[in-house]
Amino acid sequence: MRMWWLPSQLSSRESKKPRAPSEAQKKRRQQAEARESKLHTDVDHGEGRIKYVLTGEGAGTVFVIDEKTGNIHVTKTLDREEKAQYTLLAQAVDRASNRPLEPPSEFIIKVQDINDNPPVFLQGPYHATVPEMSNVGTSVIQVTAHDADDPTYGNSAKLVYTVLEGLPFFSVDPQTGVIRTATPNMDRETQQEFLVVVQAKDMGGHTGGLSGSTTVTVTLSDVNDNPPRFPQSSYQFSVVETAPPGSAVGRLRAHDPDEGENALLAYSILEGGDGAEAFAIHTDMLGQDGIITLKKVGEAPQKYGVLLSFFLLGALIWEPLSIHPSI
Ligand SMILES: [Ca+2]
Ligand SMILES: [Ca+2]
Ligand SMILES: [Ca+2]
Ligand SMILES: [Ca+2]
Repeated sequence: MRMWWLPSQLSSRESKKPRAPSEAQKKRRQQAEARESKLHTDVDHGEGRIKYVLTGEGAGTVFVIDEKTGNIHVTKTLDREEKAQYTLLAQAVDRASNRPLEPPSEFIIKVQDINDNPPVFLQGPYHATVPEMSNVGTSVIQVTAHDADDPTYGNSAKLVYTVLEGLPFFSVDPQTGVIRTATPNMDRETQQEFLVVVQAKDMGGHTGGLSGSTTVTVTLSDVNDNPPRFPQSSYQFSVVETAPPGSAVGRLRAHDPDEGENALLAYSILEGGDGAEAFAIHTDMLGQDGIITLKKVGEAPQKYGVLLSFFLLGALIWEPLSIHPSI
């Protein structure tokens, strides 16, 4: 038969960690230290012949018992995130003979959570890439903060995400931390990199909550949204009529502000112009310049009009251009 009187759930409020405690935190710690619980057995009639003995986790170090009264004191600051509960044994023994007066009784001290841990982004800083010109709401990356406090008690670990920097280009889902595009037609050729600062705040984002932040560097990847363009609307080259076939006549360079393959050019002469028979064009090794060469032996002084085109990723994008070779 159990004869201990025990609180149904003895609990100790977790104390603040030593790092830079505020006045309120110090007060809470003192409260925690002052908190005590009492053990009592029915065989104790107050004559002082009972001695209370405490054993188990933290007995004598974290928890001490007043052997006369059965009062249990917390002697140290407790950290729920370090140890959430202690299992102890209490027993009443006869002071004179040290004989137990009943079997030992087990009880558990639970450390109640307080909000003493800010959210931390363990994986940050983040880097992400999203195609330029993406639709609004396109998912970029998910950021996740960790809060060491008790997720099952109160709001100490209930996090809300907000964007501190990076508006209006990006938004963050308050609950999931998924970052999405928030502005249409973001153009890589205008700005390629964005710095987004995301904050996570506990206590459901309310005033007084603790917060942590991380950065996400978002790079816009290239989309082929620019056709190549000739900087001039027409070019003029001349070649002597005695020049042999294969002679270089001129060199052209169109401009494409895109990147990589999207800016790789291939030149060709459009059928139809009268220069198509007399001239050829080939693209240089770097995919930048078009080199016009003579295809057949020159005749009498003559003018030719040449139409050039670009082949770009299989699609024909062209800009008419006339070339007027002269003697
Ligand atoms: Ca917290
Ligand atoms: Ca805590
Ligand atoms: Ca392009
Ligand atoms: Ca582009």
